[in-house]
Amino acid sequence: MAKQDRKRPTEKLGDVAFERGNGGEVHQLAGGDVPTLTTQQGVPVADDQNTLKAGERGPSLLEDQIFREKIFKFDHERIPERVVHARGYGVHGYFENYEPLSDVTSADLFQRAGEKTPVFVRFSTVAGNKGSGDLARDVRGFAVKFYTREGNWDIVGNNIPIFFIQDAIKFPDLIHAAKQEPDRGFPQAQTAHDNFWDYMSLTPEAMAMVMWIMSDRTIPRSFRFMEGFGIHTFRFINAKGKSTFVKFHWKPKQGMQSVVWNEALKINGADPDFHRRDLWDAIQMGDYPEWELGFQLFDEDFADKFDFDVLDPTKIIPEEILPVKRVGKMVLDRCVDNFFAETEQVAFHTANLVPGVDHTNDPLLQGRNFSYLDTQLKRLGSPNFTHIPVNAPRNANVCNFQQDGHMAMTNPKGRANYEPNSWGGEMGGPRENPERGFRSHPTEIGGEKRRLRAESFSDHYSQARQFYVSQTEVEQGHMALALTFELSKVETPAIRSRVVSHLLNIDEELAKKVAKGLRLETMPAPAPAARPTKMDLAKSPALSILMNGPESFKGRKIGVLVSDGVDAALLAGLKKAAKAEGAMVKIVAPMIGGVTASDGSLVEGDEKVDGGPSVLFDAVAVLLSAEGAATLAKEPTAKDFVSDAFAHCKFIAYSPEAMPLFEKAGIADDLDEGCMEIGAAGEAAGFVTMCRKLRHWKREPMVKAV
Ligand code: HDE
Repeated sequence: MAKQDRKRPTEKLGDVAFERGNGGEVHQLAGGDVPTLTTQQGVPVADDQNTLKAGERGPSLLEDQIFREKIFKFDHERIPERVVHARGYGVHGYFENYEPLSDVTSADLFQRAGEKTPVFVRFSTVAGNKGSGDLARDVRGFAVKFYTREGNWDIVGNNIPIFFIQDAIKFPDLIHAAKQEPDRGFPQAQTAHDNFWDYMSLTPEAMAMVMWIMSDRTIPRSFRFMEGFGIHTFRFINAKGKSTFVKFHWKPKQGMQSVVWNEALKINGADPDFHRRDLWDAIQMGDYPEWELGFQLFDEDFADKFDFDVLDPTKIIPEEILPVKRVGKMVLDRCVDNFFAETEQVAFHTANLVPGVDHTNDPLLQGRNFSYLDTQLKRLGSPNFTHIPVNAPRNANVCNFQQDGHMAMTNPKGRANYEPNSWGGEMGGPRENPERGFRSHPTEIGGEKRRLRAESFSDHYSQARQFYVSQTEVEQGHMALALTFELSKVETPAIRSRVVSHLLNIDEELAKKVAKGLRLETMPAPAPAARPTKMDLAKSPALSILMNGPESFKGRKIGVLVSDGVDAALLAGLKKAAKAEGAMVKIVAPMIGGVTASDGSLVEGDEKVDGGPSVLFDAVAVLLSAEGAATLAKEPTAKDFVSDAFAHCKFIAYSPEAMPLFEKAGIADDLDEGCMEIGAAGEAAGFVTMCRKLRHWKREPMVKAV
């Protein structure tokens, strides 16, 4: 407001001084700690609530540069979202190397024990758009950027160690088929539709991946509880030039955990940001998630003797055959300052390699090496995206003669912008360094120029079967249900049948279960296979989530449904036991203001009952007074709280007074050994110990009738 207009007294809004304008609008004022608002040019702004007008009720004037600049910036806020992995969440941390690894690689970050290298990690879903739900049944991206002293190195991986296709030329078709169908623009963030399964059923090489995506790996409980993989075989090179093949693994120290499908569907409604909130909460609380980096190292001899081609990205090397050597840990300990600046603008690239690491001829990797640079130019709009702080090397200098372009932030100084040059010293600029510089492994390459798929890539079913038979019975059940669910959304019966024809090559029982679940009229013939399945590879227990449980409830959450009159000592006992385990307690109350406990104290609510359904928690406790139970028994969301917890095989603790709610929810007669009455504070510790198993899977056959 111009000074001459300011006739009104200054008021207070919290700590901030403000004035009211002619129309009663609020003008916050600078002063004290409150800085002056400026334009992009640094010009102080007097009035940010009213455009410049001709007359009090007149038209707005084109000369209003303050308004025009503000709207112009706003109109251009969006950049294209990533064509895949659009929805993601990034955080900072560090990698700490356990021991020098100079025998296998000269990569600088692995040379010294205890050395820490900063990292930026972005977790993502693949198919959904930026605003889709976190609990889509989908592969999760697991991309890590190491800011090493020899430049930035990216491992752009996923939470599944293989991929759908063997050759990069197929990628656009795969992604088109997975995303929403182009004529109708849905379904969003899900593969349960005709186009996806049509493409899968016509892509036998995808069958191992189909087994993985139909497992619980694609509905993780949290980013913190999933593994990560570099997928392709890469090369390490040591100082003597010796090359060793390597596959990268990330092992979560928190253990693995997934949710059940019905839970995932409901979480997406209750909290579509469930995964990002989980990571944010854990880091804000100081419960920093950790992963160990592991290598599977092997040489040409091993590669030649292995049953499958190590360049085929649809295959794993089972850990039981080639153990994972754990070489260091990654700790994620800092959220971003700004989501757009860091998470949106971070640019990963499979070809961001450092000396000591190199590519192989995996045809998928080779295609990726082209794609990522290209996509960043489209998305970030300038070849200078490497100047954006999250992408710029942090521990290495950038010295070269590359210059100019849109949004150049740093251009080389001095006279020389080319080399070789005859300007000496600093003026001449940087020079090549054969000692330290990046070198490719001198691999022999020969052969005819042709488009073909190597014969060694042609077994599409053996490892699909190996994955399936390596799961526990519970996990196998989930896979059959997932396939049945997805194919039940497919409208074309022929496509359903074609998928089943592939399942027959993987496991007959599985095929029969799915066919029955779909009510297929006739069983199709098995799909023709390029190469007969090597059936019955040895089971690999490392592939199961449940066989590798954490045996701890650390980092998990108990949702406690309370009412007025809740036993204060019992609640305190539960909180104490959870804290001792490293778990969190969240109070779910009829009203967010909380409840009055038996000792008259106020227990504040973290969630109101309809905003905190049990799907948001790993286990639940229902601690009610008799009166509270009678009231909540009439409340549908309270009934859902307990019946869902029961159906999702969660451990349930309850005060005896809670029974009327269980009766109304229809579970009172079914309570099993996964449900524990806790009448005294001491019993709460027993309940938390029980929760270490994470779920009471024995209940599952009882709660799953169809
Ligand atoms: Fe990607 N992928 N991809 N991908 N990918 C992208 O790059 C691509 C593949 C992966 O959090 C894009 O910056 C091709 C496998 C992750 O920012 C794009 C092929 C794996 C992320 C692209 C693949 C991945 C991406 C889109 C087949 C697991 C997110 C935006 C040849 C190892 C990174 C972008 C982040 C992102 C291309 C296959 C992982 C278009 C052509 C296999 C984690 O460049």
